[in-house]
Parts: sequence; structure tokens; C-alpha cells
Amino acid sequence: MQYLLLFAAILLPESLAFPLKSKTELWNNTALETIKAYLDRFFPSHTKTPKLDLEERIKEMQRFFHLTITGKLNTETEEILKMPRCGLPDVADYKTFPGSPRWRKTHLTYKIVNYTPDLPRNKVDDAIKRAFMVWSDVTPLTFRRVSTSNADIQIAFARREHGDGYPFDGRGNTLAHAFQPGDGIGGDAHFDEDERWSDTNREVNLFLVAAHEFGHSLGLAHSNVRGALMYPLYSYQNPATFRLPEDDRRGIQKLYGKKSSNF
Ligand code: 01S
Ligand code: ZN
Ligand code: ZN
Repeated sequence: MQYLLLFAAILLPESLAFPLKSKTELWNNTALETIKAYLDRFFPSHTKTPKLDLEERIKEMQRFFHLTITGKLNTETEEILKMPRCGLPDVADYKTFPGSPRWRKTHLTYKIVNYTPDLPRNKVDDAIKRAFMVWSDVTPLTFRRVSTSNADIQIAFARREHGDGYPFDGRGNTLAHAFQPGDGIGGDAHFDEDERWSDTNREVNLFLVAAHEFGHSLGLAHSNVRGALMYPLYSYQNPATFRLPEDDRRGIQKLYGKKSSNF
């Protein structure tokens, strides 16, 4: 009897044995509860960030599994829910901001609005230039310095309240911040003037923090991968031998693609 049922299931046309559900039907309560539970377990939203809506969280999961990013619970995504897996959350990966904002052009400009007294100007110029090269080396992006016109990415040193509603906090803790790609303040990077900026392993290395901030300016959020440039904590490494970690490279190339070869 069991065999007969099995045969019947195999012989029946797929559409009969497993009738295809309509798109709206897929959004039924059970499916929604299933994906919510899955996301809560394996893609916990960070307490600091405002609660993402379900669509953004589904996108995050689709990005992680390299599925088509629709934000919708489609068949491809449902398949993942059914697959056997390890119980640990999938947090060891780069992140983009909700909605994956990115620049819609590859030639970007930057402007160094003011300077820190901590370093000679040419050392600041050099640290900033090399921090952009970290990203232009692995993507089609180019960065050109301008001094007069409005630049896409405005770079400034400032202390405490400095006009954007995100006051700095004196020496230590927050070292710098940057805004996700967009018009106006979008892409801008601010460095806390109450830090002591350096081009060595003393205090805070400007190149290393700038490279991290420009990751934000280009659309990367913090990564949970220890050792990634976009990991939220500063750690010193020799700028002369710096190589962009794989996690960050995968993240930025997801947004902008790889560097096109020269032939
Ligand atoms: N800016 O990108 C940051 O990550 C801030 C904290 C934000 C919540 C504003 C910051 O300054 N974090 C410290 C830091 O070291 C801990 N950032 C630069 C880095 O290289 N990870
Ligand atoms: Zn600021
Ligand atoms: Zn950061």
C-alpha cells in the first residue's frame, strides 16, 4: 500500500502532486512565521540598528546565500529554509546598509575640507589617497581629488557637535564616522579632532581609519568578521603591508563589481 502511494506520487504530474502556489499564497501565515523564525535564529538583527522590516531582512539572507535579491519569499528562498544546516547564526559576513545604497557612477570626487594639526598636510593627503586606493584597487571605482567644487565625498576633521547631529565624544571611543552613499552629506567622512592622528602605530593611524570610513562612504556597513577592515573595532596593522581582507573585497565587489582588466 505504501509502495502504491509512492508510485502514484512519482507518476502524477508535478503540478498535481505539488500544486504550485500563487505568489500571494506564498505569503500565507505559516510561510511568514517560518521565515521570521529562521531570520531571528540565523540572522539576528543588531540591537543598535533600527529594526529592519521583513523585506530588508529577507534581502540580507538572500545576499548571504547569493540568491537573487528580491526581498520576497520566493521558491529559491523557501528551498534554503528546508535545507539541513548548522545551528550557528550566519553573521560571519560583510554587510551593506538597508536597501544596499551605492553610488550609481564609478568616477567619484573627494575634497579635504580641513586639516588636523596632528600631521603635516602632505601626510594627511597621502593617507587619504592611499585609503581610497584600497577600494579602487579591487573595483572599477576611481577617486579624484578636487579643491573647489562640491565633491561626492567631503572629508573633514571636527570635534564634538559639528553640525550633522552626530556629535563626537572627545578622546577615544568613536574615532570617526561616515555616511552611506547619497546626495548632500551622503558619502561624507568626519574624523574626530580630539583623537591624535598619526601615520605610525602610535595613537590612531589615519590611513587605517580612513580606509574603514570610506568603506562606509561606498556602502559597506560593519562586518562581523574579525580581521575584516569593516570590523567595528580599530586595530593597528602596518599600513605599508596592508592588504584588503577577503570579506571586504567580496562586499565591495558585490556592490560595484571587480576591477576591469586592462586588456
Ligand atoms: N565609524 O565608522 C565607526 O565605526 C565608529 C562607531 C560608529 C557607531 C559611529 C567608530 O569610531 N568606531 C571605532 C573605530 O575604531 C571603534 N572605528 C574605525 C575602525 O577602524 N574600525
Ligand atoms: Zn559628523
Ligand atoms: Zn565604522
